[in-house]
Amino acid sequence: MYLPKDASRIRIKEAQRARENRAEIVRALSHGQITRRELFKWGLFTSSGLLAWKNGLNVYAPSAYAQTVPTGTPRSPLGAARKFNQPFRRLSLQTPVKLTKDADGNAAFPASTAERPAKRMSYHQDFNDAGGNGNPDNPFRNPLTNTGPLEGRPWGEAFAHQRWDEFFPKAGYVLSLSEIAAGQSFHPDLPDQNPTSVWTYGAGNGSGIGQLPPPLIKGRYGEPILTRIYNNLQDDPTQNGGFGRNEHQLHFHNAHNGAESDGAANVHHFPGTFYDYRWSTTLARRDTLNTGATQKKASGPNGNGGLVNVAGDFRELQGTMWAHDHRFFFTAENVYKGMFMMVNYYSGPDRGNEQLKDGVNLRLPSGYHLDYGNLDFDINLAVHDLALDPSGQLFFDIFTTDGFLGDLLCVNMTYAPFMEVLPRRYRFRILNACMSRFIQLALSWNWTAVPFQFICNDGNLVVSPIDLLQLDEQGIAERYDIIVDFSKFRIGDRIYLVNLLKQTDGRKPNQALTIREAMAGIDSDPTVGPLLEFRVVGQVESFDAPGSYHRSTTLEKSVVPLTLTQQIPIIPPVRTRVVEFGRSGDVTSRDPVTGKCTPDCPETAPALFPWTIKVNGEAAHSFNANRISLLIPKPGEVEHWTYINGGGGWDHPIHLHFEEGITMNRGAASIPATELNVRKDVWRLRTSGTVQFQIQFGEYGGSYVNHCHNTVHEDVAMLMRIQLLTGVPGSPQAGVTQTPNPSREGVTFTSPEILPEGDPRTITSG
Ligand SMILES: [Cu+2]
Repeated sequence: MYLPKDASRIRIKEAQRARENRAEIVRALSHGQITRRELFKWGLFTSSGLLAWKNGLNVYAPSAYAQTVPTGTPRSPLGAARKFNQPFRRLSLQTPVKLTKDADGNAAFPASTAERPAKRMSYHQDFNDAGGNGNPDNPFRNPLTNTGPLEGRPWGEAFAHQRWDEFFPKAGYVLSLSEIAAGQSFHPDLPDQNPTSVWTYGAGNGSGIGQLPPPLIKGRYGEPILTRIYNNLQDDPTQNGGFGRNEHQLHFHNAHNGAESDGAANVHHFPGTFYDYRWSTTLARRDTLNTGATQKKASGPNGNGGLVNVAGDFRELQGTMWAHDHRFFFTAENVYKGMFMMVNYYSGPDRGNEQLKDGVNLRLPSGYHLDYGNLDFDINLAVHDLALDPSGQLFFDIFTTDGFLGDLLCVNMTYAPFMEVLPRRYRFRILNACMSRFIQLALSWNWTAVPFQFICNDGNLVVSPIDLLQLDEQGIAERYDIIVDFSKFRIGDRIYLVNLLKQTDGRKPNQALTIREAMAGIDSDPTVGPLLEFRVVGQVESFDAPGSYHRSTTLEKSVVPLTLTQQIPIIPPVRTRVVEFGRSGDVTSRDPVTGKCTPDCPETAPALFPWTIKVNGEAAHSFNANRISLLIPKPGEVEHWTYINGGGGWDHPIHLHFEEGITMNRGAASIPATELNVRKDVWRLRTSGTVQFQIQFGEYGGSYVNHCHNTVHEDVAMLMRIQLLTGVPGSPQAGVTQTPNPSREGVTFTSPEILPEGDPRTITSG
């Protein structure tokens, strides 16, 4: 649409004013100066509890915004910042410390760290045993607030680390969730972010130490990890730069961990406390397959050229994963704010060493200076869309329920960097870390597509590499690993990673453009186009061995074998389930008497939640942490699940915690080779689409979740609880987990309700 210059300027001004007005309301709400009730009275909330569709308030009102971008606000001010004039930044690689078993069976950190040992049971138990809040001298109290326990993990056996001695942690990490340290930005020519604008992690126990880019952790099978996360944000929840909640649970997506370490069991913790997550590196099916750990492919690197065998099914090995905040009802704001990291798991076959020959190692492009986990030619790319306010600070609109879109597509929270590459093969681990934005990536050279190979979906190796010219759509939280061969290019050539997918609404993408169209860019979605520039050069410094150099003249030894793993067969299931994700819009997560959600949701959340889930055709529900929607009665039973998208006006990337499913079909619709029989943990449903997969649970029990990973949908409140029973008599996970209810004073428990349609023990037929 053509608009005279003045009109366009007026509209942008109007949009800006609307944003300021909304921000003012949010501030007043969060400071308790006004209430939702008053907003209703003034006619500023609609009946569904959304901010009224009024000029002067609604930044999405089309009349006000025809000429702006998907954020619904004026474009992020770029100032002098230009694309491809800042170098690529790797995720901040973390260094582990060695843990040892002390006389009490605890995992002791080195004395130099001054950390207390990690224990099977939470320190919350010690706090209770020492008299709780009633004892003013309780040595286990939160040192910042002097109320409640110092560890956020709930007390009692149900939240003790499962199989502690069997997976005793050997590698330790101490990280602090913290305000960002001074002097950091998304681009050298963009303003430094204020301490309250970005919340991310820094090494050690400290505050004001958050580092960009966010962390990368390298794990390996056979070496369980203990990750201690301090919440060192300010205790005052209004010190949040306008969005984000200073309460945290860290979900490790999608590692095979006990529920107490899954970070999504309604176990958020508060400023001043820590939470010990034990990342067990358990290989799935260890209780039923290869129990003697005799198969060489089921293994992890020993650090010295050899392997440590582990029990379990090598076809379940995982590689590219990530971890992110999962505070229910606030996940979108928090992850957007920088509360995420990536985690690579290394195994015998997927070693991260391209030269070591032992008949097990696939020798995928990576490097060779280190025994395992070389990153020289194996690079994590976390793609994340951001928006900035007029002063250049990170901006988020907390009133949206369809989804929030940024207009700057960043890689590792870096705007449009360039990366120097050698003319050889590279592996890229691409994560969609956006809130609501789907992406679709290709590589462009001279505006034509560069072929590449697809090797992993959601961290799971595909049976054989798949040749592609562009990736499929990639929903939020999906991970695609690809191999790009730059050897056909000459020194000086430039190749671009390009986003082809236009999206102007939080509900779903519009359509993919051609490479030529995308490279030219479009006004209606500034994220379409190149986001990363590869410059082919003759020499690069090693990341794994700084100070040494790789040269283009060195003979490359990496390989991409024709077979990467073996197929797990689809078999007749013990039972089937159907889960429908939709927009019922007439249910609430709030208690009708108290008006409160479980756990508490923001004042700004709608009265009726738009996004809902139905199990086996029964009633629609939005999230309540005290309600179990699906119950898995015992491990080992093969089930076939069908996910249905209840509408055509939107799409949802649906994430199942803890286990991967083998994708069987998309109903009558076509299914790409990158999905057919491929293991995944996030499925885009497609508009009005269905997807069916095979799933089998095992090894751990407790409370997990299944939800939409458009985190805005998730927060209002397309999420449900899953209960896994271990079937081990006497184990705390043999029965249903009591719901923990975290508070600053400590955790209390309630008895959950169970939806009958989700509990096979109560279903008599079918
Ligand atoms: Cu969704």
